[in-house]
Amino acid sequence: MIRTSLCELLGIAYPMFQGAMAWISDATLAAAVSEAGGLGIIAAGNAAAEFVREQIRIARAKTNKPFGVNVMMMSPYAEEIARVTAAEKVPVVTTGAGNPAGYMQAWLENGVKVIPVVPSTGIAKRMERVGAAAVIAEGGESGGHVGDLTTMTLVPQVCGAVRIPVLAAGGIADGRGIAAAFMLGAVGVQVGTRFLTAKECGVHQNYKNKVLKAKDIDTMLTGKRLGHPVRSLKTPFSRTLFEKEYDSSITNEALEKYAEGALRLAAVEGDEQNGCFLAGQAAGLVTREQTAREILAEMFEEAERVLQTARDSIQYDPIGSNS
Ligand code: TUI
Repeated sequence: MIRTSLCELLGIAYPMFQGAMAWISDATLAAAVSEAGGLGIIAAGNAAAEFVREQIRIARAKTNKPFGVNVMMMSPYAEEIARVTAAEKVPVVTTGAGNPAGYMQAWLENGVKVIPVVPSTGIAKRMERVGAAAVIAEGGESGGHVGDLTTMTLVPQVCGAVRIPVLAAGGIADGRGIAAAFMLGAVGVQVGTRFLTAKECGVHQNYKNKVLKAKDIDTMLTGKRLGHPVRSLKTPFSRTLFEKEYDSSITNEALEKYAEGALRLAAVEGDEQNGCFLAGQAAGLVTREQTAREILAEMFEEAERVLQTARDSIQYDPIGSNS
């Protein structure tokens, strides 16, 4: 069984986080992943602090294993949620879409391990300096708000830039992705898109069906004009938003207004016309609904096979350095 320093650091069986998904990864999914041996993560997204506190308590009722809460820094409630997660002493906080430095002291004083998502080496180093326990290097293959670099280029550069453990995220949805992440220097992975079709994931069935149907080229980026590019499935909504971004007669405020509420419409209502279905490029690798336990076991079994095959083929490669 694959174990790494991340398992010891957090007390988990598999070195995998379930990526936070706003409106989607609640206490039920997070507890299922944690019970199965990964680290489940409750997404705070744009939710109010009291909702997040309730989710933390539900997760605690469902599992004694460690879990995490993701604080989305662009949320108007980020500060309150930071206070709640510190007061509740959640085992792990991950952060995304901004700089969490202002809240680090409160978390660290309460024994919370803080593991920020970083899109660059500069931000990774800054997070190490302010006390992050590890960082998640997330490439632009992932769903939702993305940085510029790919997982393939970002992960080794972040591994070279910091001494704390590095997890890889973006484009990882099977055992081959896990094996590749280890080759790049990561000691763990964060997986979002594959958990969209987990049996314990409460997202609308239309959302699951769209992910199951998606092929390699079925995601796109919107929001570049607003300074926060977002990857989602190609739908009438995302194509229209993309066109509006190129229309200079439309103001930024009008664009924001158009996009407002679209995540909820997709996740909760399954609205295929007006919803924004966030998903990563690895959606093309997601072909069936499984329990969280099945997903973790299958991905790590495959990773072990892939790592073994790679080792064997290198050993017998006549031009390889081992021959
Ligand atoms: O945060 C994500 N993915 C997200 S957040 C989200 S909710 C949302 N909805 C609509 C528009 C925007 C967001 C959906 N998906 N991934 C982690 C991530 N963090 N990607 C990039 C970053 C990031 C960017 C800048 C992290 C730090 C950062 O720092 C900037 C600074 O000022 O230091």
